[in-house]
Amino acid sequence: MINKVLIANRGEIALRILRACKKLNIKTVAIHSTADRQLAHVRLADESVCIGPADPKKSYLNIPSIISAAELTDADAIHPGYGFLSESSTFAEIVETNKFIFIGPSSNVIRTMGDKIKAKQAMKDLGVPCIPGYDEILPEKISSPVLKKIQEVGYPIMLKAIYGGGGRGMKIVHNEKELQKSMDLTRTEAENTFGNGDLYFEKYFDKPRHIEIQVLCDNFGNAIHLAERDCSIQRRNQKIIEESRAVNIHPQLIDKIGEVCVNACKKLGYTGVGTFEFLYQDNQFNFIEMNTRIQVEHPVTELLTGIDLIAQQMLVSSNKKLDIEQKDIKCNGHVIECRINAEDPKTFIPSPGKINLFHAPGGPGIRTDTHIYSGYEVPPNYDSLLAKIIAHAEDRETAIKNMLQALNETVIDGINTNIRLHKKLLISDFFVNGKFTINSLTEYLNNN
Ligand code: MV4
Repeated sequence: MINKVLIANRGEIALRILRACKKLNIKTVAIHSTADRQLAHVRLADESVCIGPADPKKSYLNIPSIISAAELTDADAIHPGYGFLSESSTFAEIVETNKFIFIGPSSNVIRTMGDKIKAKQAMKDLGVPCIPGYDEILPEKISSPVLKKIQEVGYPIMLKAIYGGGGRGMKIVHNEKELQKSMDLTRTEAENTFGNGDLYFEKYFDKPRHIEIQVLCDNFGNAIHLAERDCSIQRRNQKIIEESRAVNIHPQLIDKIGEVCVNACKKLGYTGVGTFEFLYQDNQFNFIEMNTRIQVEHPVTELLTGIDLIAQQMLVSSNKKLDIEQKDIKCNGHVIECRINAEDPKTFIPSPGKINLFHAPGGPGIRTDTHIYSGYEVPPNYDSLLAKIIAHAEDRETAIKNMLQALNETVIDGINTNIRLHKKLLISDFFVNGKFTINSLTEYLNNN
């Protein structure tokens, strides 16, 4: 069993990882920036190491500092959380080379999934349904194979950067007149953002939902799926509400696509937790990308299934066999998660500052994952996620009702948050009736 874990993250997820370690009697090392000395997980960890200044490039993204801290404290594993270095194949490889356990899949699998053409090619080969398109690097100038593929799939198409993902490096093209200019623009943008301008394209889906499948795999070829999450309620690729089960998708259809994902994992030699992201439109799932990390919204699945995903990560990384089989997975009731961000309600600009008073909601089926407390000062250097409130109830209607109560109980004084927006969304027609796509939140904000 892993003896000591270095938590290479901050905020709510660092605290969540620490709790899972405590549960499994694993020793903990917190690494933190100078801005994060006051975080709860730093206080609660067995050891802590300050690895640099507030600027994440000099601390949470500073690979040599993190490896040094792991050596100094004699940790045997590193948990990357989400964001920061969690999907850096370079980091995972360095962790492996230095004989630490990277809590996640192998650096090779991470590298494959980071290259969106390679990921798509792998998925296609493994029978995962993918969006029709031009699945190799586009030439700089429009060529006849490019035009032929566009004829096949039809306009509009979406140009995508091979190292894009999370919504960056994409552009919709409506006709041939725009094509060359859009290719040039997207290529330049991708070069500037990812250091690589290579592009591919796909048929553009205009009204999809974002449905993702959670998987869990051990080092012995055992893999299971833990149903889906609907993450359609988002703005500029920032999810704000996630739920499971997904409204109006037959569970048997989920089981079918879940099985496809599990088989793909087995053939890929995937290990640890992972998420297959799909666009769902016209009763069809099409793969868009795979996340090789634990995700922000993992508590939705934890409450739905009763499985502690972070503990499972530690167990499979400790080379334990999965002790759960697919038939053991039971989905109970309905779960909704609201992400509470420190942001201006009109402009969505992050709103750091001092929290004078914090009061967390409670009651049956309410979970709050947060690192904040009364008197905590939100630093301006990191993302604006303050807390996740998760409501678990027997059905969707009750989960919505209980979430509204939880939001009414929540007090965060001193900074702006999106709590009021959540309250409005939870009573909106489109949300209540489950009639939404990835565009619905943006449309709602334009009209209200
Ligand atoms: C798409 C798409 C429509 N058609 N691909 C955005 C994030 C990245 N993972 C892929 N994304 C999209 N790919 C085709 N062929 C629309 C999106 C998209 C999106 C997807 C999921 C969740 C939110 C989104 C917001 C805008 C665009």
